[in-house]
Amino acid sequence: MDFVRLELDGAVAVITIDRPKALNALNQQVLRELEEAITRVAHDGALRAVILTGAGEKAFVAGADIGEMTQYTTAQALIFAQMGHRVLASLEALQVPTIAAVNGFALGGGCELALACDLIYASEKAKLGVPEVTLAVIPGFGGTQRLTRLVGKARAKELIFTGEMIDAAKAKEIGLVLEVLPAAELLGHCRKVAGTIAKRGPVAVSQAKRVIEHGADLPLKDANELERQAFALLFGTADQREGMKAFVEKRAAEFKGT
Ligand code: DAK
Repeated sequence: MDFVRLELDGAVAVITIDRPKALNALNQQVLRELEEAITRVAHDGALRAVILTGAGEKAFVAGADIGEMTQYTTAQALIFAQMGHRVLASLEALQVPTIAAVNGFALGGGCELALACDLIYASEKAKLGVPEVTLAVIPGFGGTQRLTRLVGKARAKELIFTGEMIDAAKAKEIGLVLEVLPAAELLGHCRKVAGTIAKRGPVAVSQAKRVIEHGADLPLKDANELERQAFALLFGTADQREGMKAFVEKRAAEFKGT
């Protein structure tokens, strides 16, 4: 892969979009390579969390590649949008938690990429936004929907209609990012959170993710039923036995993901 790096650090994978000369903008090749990295991660049963970040000092991802999009016909735009949706959906569908380490500009498709992750942390110098209307298009990788679900209709409309960027502090204030860290500490913080998650019961964590995600689109009654089913199911795992036994025996649990 030329523009995407996949590094394994114990139970944690770090995926880096590595095209700093174009501020890590997403062209078709980057999207294809990102899809390849996500597929590899999805098939690695030993992984417990994934961190996604951008190479260089300036950007997480400054959006879809504008140069490449300039000449798109409607049909090509549809293919590109389908590709983007497919990649982000595969990221969202990973069983393990995903963490966006937003180290700089996260604009347009870059902001949408972060929104497809479970947790978003940002560096103090990060700038986030969905400036598509400045190019006379709209967010095309799920941004109108995921941003709205995360920050609410009014804030999403404000960001999408104006196309203005916001700084990390404002992004935290509106609930778009969880925490703001000094640039030098961002990746370390994300690794620490990933490491904490990696110590927990893996099947429980992935079931919690599944119930939260699927439940969000269901009526409360059905979502609570989903929770009850998953809760009961976990009592059929070896890890549940180990977790509760370890508590009673006052020792650290050793989970195997079974
Ligand atoms: N695409 C391509 N190249 C980009 C880029 C981008 N999004 N962003 C930056 N670059 C390139 C610049 O062209 C420049 O390249 P060279 O001129 O050096 O060759 C290099 O990165 C450095 O950028 P700047 O020189 O501009 O750096 P500055 O610090 O001055 O400014 C900036 C940084 C982030 C404020 C500025 O680069 C900027 O405004 N970039 C564009 C940000 C943006 O508008 N992003 C949203 C893109 S639109 C759809 C599917 C998806 C989408 C839409 C439709 N369907 C098909 C339905 C998604 C759309 C988007 O994401």
